[in-house]
Amino acid sequence: ATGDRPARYPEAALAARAARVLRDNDTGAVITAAPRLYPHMWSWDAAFISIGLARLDVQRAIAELETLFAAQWRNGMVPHIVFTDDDAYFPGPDRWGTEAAPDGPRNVRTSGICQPPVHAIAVQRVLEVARRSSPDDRRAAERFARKIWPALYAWHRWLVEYRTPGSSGLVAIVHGWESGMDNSPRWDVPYDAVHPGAALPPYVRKDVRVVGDASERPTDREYDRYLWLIEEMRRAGYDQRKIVENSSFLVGDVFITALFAISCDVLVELGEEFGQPAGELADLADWAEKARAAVAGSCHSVSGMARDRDLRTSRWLDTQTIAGFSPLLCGGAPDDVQLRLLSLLDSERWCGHEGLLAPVPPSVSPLRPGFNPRQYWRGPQWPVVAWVFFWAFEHRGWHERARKLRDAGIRLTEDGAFGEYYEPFTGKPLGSADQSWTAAVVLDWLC
Ligand code: 9YW
Repeated sequence: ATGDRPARYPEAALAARAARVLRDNDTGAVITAAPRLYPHMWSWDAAFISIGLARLDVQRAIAELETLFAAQWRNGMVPHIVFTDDDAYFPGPDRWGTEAAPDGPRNVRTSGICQPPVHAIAVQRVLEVARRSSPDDRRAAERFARKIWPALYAWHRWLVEYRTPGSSGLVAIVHGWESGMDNSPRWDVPYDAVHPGAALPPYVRKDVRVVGDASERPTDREYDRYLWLIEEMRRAGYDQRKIVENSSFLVGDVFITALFAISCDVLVELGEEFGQPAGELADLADWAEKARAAVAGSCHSVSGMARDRDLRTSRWLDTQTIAGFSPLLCGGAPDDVQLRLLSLLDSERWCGHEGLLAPVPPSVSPLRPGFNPRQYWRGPQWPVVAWVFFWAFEHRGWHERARKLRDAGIRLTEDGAFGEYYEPFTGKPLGSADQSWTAAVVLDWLC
């Protein structure tokens, strides 16, 4: 072990610690994304958290997803943050000002954007775990899956109706936060075209106070842009059509598009089982097919890597990041492209890099100029992203690959810190400690 990694927990002790993290982050109402840095419920975090929770308490896992979906907007959007009363995070509900949004929920305060659609995957995973757990859990999870299905369908429908503009077929985001990979170099070019106006209300960041080393977080320049986009949305009254038409940032996100495709597949599987309307099942199958085609259509002709598309300039974004492997999540690209991507993933440019503590794909290739091993989505490894690939590989029947990724994920996290992200060479946990989704995916791997 390096100096940064004092402990190495055996699996049973690691699972016990992970369970403890989830219990400690439980306010009684929600499990916060992290104890101090993120004292609210985040949309895709809640999905992964419920997957881990199912291993501890199926009813609690269901409650978490119910809480998230109780905040679903009337137009179908699942908001990226559901706020608790804690005011330690910025931007909080006042800055978002979504009360003014005609489609917002009534009894709860939320942000005004979304995050990746992984919720159907969570519902299915919770159901699988519940079926092996007890007859009561099975009944509760089946009741829940049946009840939440229409809300999941409405969420997917929203992404198609409002967020699939133009002809690329990619699901579009209007803020880097929607991607879940906030400051990834994927968004550098589109953010360069965001010019914060003089009317940007002043603000004070709180994240840099919690994470002692500010260089592990996005920069102030980036934050100005994040907040300017919120300002634009407020001014548009959170009218989705206006936002998609006018916001200074509109990007087809290939990673979200791949997740959307597989979540549609899962929703079809659940819908068939629970007798949901045939027309809606047909919609989902159609959306999945189109999303897959969009992901395949984005692949670079030489590298095979999938690309985001700046929908304001109609240009492909060639920055190579973990999102380039999106076709491995959802399939649909020609076999030779997938094989190229698999060998790239195994190569020294990614998981095969000899300096890595564990062969978990970093957010950016360590051989790419601009790779920063400590800064957020610009280099570190994120266990939750490894879990997404693990799940997809299992789903595709690539069991050996899935097992290797799981082992690598455990190797990375067996220090028991449950870091938000990790320095790939030393394995030092960075950002927040006791991050809920890290604990949750480790629990899923271990149980
Ligand atoms: C922020 C909660 C969230 C994740 C995002 C991640 C980060 C929040 O934390 O964003 O303020 O920076 O980028 O994917 O959902 O864990």
